[in-house]
Amino acid sequence: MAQAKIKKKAEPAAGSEGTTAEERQVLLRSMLLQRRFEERCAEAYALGRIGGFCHLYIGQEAVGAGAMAALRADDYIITTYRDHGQALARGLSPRAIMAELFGRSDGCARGKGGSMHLFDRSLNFLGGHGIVGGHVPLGAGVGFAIKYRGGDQVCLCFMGESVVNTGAFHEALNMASLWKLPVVFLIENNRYGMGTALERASSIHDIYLRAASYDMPRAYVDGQDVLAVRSATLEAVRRARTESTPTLLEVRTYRFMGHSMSDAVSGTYRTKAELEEHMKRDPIMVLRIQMQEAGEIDDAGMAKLDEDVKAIVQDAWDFAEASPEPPLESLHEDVLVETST
Ligand SMILES: Cc1ncc(C[n+]2csc(CCOP(=O)(O)OP(=O)(O)O)c2C)c(N)n1
Repeated sequence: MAQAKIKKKAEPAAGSEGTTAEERQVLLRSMLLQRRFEERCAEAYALGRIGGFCHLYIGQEAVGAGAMAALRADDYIITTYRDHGQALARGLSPRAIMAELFGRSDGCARGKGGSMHLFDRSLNFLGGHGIVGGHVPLGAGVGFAIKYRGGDQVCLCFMGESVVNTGAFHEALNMASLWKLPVVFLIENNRYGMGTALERASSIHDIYLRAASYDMPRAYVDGQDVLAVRSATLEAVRRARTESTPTLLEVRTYRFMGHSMSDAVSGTYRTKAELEEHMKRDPIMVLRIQMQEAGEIDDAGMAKLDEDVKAIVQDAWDFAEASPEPPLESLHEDVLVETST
């Protein structure tokens, strides 16, 4: 029985199937906004406007854009520290994100969370978590809460592939499967945990097979093809919503930058040639070519879109710079919730 659930092949690359031209425009715009936003973050980091840790999403934009497109407005999202692109794709305001990164009081976590802790309760975007694997049981807990309350929402829980070697991951997957929780565990397999290749750290290289231990439906998908990501996530979300069954979805992607802003872009753990090879499948280019071939966008249209998103990012930067730092007296506010009253 369990064997029948194993999908050894990726979900069929969707091509343009299942999306409208308008939806493809939205996905292209979302990915381009993420890219331009992250480029300016790199600049702001170099200028000292952003401090602390800062992990960029460049190269992985199709994952955030495609997966978010499969959700309803009342679904929940929980994620790791590599959260800027997903937050933008969910609809958090670029101004509030940039202000958060600048440590300003108009930030989405009032300037106290920073890059790794983006949060917006109104959009059910539940962070931004810094401990590798630490948020996965929280994702299962959100699924439990949905089920307990009798809702039909879904929790989408993003994580990197290194998470699969933590105990928290296994405990959470076991419970999610046992209790049939409406959670989609989405692994962004960008092949490296900091400087450690997946093959050096994991006994199983087809990450999605890990779900077999918990008799959980599983699939993998090309993470550079936003339409394929959307389609695979839609199937997993449908299973969670209508059958209250979790899925482990491995999305195969690649990060074009260093692990964080304090690391070199290629480093000693991967070759420049490998990086360049992967950059040939830039997710923005992949969709742009598909749309160009379908006559849905031309060079002028692309240039206009780029101008528009650059203006949004510049506005976010200006807003962040003008926002005040949180006052010293507010240091202990919003740190702990009073639960005893
Ligand atoms: C429990 C724990 N151990 C170590 C770290 C340090 N650390 C931060 S990111 C990272 C690698 C995580 O890689 P992966 O899960 O593949 O995600 P990616 O950074 O590639 O998105 C490590 C080891 C941490 N944050 N938490």
